Amino acid sequence: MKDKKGVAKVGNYWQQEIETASREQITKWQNERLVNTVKRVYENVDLYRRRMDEAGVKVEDIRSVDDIVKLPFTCKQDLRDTYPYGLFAVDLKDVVRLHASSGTTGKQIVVGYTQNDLDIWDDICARQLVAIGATKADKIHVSYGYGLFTGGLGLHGGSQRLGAVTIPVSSGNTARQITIMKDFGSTVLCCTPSYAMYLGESLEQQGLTADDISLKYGIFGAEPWTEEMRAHIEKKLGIKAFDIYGLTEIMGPGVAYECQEQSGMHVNEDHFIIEIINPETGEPVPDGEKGEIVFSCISKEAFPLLRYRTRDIGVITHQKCACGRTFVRMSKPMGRTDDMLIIRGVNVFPSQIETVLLQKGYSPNYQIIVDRVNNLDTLEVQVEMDENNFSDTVTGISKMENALQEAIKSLLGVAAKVKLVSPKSIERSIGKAVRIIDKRKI
Ligand code: DLL
Repeated sequence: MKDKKGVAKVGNYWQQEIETASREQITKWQNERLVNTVKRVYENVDLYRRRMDEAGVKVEDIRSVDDIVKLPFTCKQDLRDTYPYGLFAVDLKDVVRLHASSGTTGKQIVVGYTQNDLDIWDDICARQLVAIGATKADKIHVSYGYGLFTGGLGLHGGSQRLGAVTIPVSSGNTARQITIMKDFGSTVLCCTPSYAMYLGESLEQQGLTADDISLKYGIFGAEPWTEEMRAHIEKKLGIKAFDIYGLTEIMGPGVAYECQEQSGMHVNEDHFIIEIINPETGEPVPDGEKGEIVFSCISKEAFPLLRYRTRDIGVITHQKCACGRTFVRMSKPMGRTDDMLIIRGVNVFPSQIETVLLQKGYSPNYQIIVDRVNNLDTLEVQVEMDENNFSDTVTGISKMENALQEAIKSLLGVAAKVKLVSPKSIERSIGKAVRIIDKRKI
């Protein structure tokens, strides 16, 4: 069996004085940074100025974290309405990077970073790497997608900040991933949990075992995964697997990170304030009670969202963690308050698929079937033909299916199988239409 002596215990901090700061100190940072951010967004972002004026909240009314509840919420729709740069709080000349993620319909949502924002992002990703036991001596294999998605460049930045050997493989081409892993001696794998499962299976198919590679740890996130998946990945790849949470709107990966206690993810509270609210009433709920996760960015310059409703459901605890970190811990997301699906790490809204169908002249009678086959998510869209879009020949139907497949791929960035079905064959609903059948067990 592979030598696992490198697995570190309590006490692995990247920025110990911050990660183990007292509650008083954390609150002091949060008070100062929140007050500054509110002032900045009021001065620089129309939407905040308008919303605060409408709510009768003045900049001076926000003096501490306790006052955060006075601020209006923000949501994904606000990013759409101000597309692409309307929520930026700095001049574009100070922005050095853009990232993007799926919006609810056609357009992506766009976020920006100053150099200082990127430096902070690198640090919080380095905190995660060090927390799991990685050191400068590690070879960090990043198989999250590089590009507008935050996963690849986020972990990449953390790995470089740590000073480890960074291997920017990006996603796809599984055979090549395994060759690189073997030949380069990768010790830490960063990718989605479903891709880690797939890599495990592929390793086996190539007649290899965990002993043929040098992996010790994995950092997996960007989509929901269970403890059963964790156990499965750990066995197949011979590693210890850790969870990482984040979202494009707030920063990308590293908003919260798992330590070796593996009992929730520590939220980087020196940069983000987490609240849990009742999604119906918007009222805060206490520690230990399930609700919608809301984040405020308090140190970001370019894109500081305040009270952003993530639509993720979770719980938090302020109880002391045995690792010594004092940051509040959040649970794994336990679902969403909207209908967003995550397919192979890509966020997909049914409304985006509907947009494509309508653009192509189809009626919105469709159903989305999601499944997991050989550890990879599959997406099938069944669409009814109608009098405007009809064929009774196999060639005719498959031509129409291919055209829709291409349109979906180009808008969503994820491959879907389209199946045209006979008119009126999808069951009509007397209430909400049943658009999604998710057969995955997660
Ligand atoms: O997924 C950022 C990321 C990249 C996180 C790499 C971790 C690793 P988005 O594409 O904007 O950003 O998707 C954000 O993904 O609101 C959650 O619903 C879901 N999500 C992210 N991390 C986890 C996780 C990135 N660890 C959305 N467990 C979020 C469950 C997660 N769901």
